[in-house]
Amino acid sequence: MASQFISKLKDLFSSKSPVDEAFFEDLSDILIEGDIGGKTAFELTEELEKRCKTVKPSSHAEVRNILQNILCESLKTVELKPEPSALNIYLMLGVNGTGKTTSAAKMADFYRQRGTDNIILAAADTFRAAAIEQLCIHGDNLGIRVVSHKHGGDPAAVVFDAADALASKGCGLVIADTAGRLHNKDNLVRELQKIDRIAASKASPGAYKKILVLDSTTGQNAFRQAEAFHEAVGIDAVFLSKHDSSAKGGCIFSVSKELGIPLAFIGSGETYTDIRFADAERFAADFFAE
Ligand SMILES: Nc1nc2c(ncn2[C@@H]2O[C@H](COP(=O)(O)OP(=O)(O)OP(=O)(O)O)[C@@H](O)[C@H]2O)c(=O)[nH]1
Ligand SMILES: [Mg+2]
Repeated sequence: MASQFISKLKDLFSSKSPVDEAFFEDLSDILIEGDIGGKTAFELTEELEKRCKTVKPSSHAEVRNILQNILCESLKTVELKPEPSALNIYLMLGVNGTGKTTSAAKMADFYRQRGTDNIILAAADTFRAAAIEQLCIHGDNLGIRVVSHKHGGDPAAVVFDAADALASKGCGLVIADTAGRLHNKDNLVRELQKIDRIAASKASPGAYKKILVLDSTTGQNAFRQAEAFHEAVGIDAVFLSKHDSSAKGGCIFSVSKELGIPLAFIGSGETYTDIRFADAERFAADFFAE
């Protein structure tokens, strides 16, 4: 549990124990409990040990600050901005229930508020019953057009039509919702690769982004999801949802460090405005917050 890991971290940094090998070992274990993953936790702790040898911190608080800096530096972030005069396609991906549909709606509103014209939501989750309706409700609430086909239809065709609807306007942004899928289901992965080919062929060069939605509460399994989706289609950025929970999303550090995928958005609630661009400094600070 996140809260347990936070209290262990707090105990370690408020202890009187010397900052020695045992301290770094304990720290590494605690970071693993915080979903950071063994390899990344080890590397971060090693880096901390190295810096402590040079800086010679005089207090545990100083050691903690150095660690916070290291975490901040290790996190790649990206501010995804649609190209103003291009046909942009952002494809939302992820396993079941991570927050793809909600995050797609949030992003549509987010970009519209920031001046992107011609935003279309594409209901490319044709698999789950009620998924189309769910996206249409968001579209109605926000006053944003939704392009959809029938339940059970070809999701790649939905993305194709949504892109065509924009092509007549010359530019804009399609945000495509997709069905939650397990990365080990071959047929669904092939379907995803087809959507990927269509989206890549319809978007302007450099304006197609694949955004993986990871749920903060998933723990280290989120890293395996990222690895599998990255292998299947290549991921450009992560949307970390449910950061309003007690989970800290520690998996993001290994996703960034080991897979090189940057964090784009933080979702922090169920309303449309609960979205922000990721900020490494704030994320690292929040990671320690109780
Ligand atoms: N607290 C919180 N809840 C969220 C957030 N994002 C999504 N949710 C909730 O998580 C649940 C699942 O969200 P969806 O957007 O339907 O997830 P999905 O990935 O589209 O799900 P499937 O289509 O079934 O794969 C819903 O109850 C959302 O309201 C968030 O940032 N914070
Ligand atoms: Mg959905």
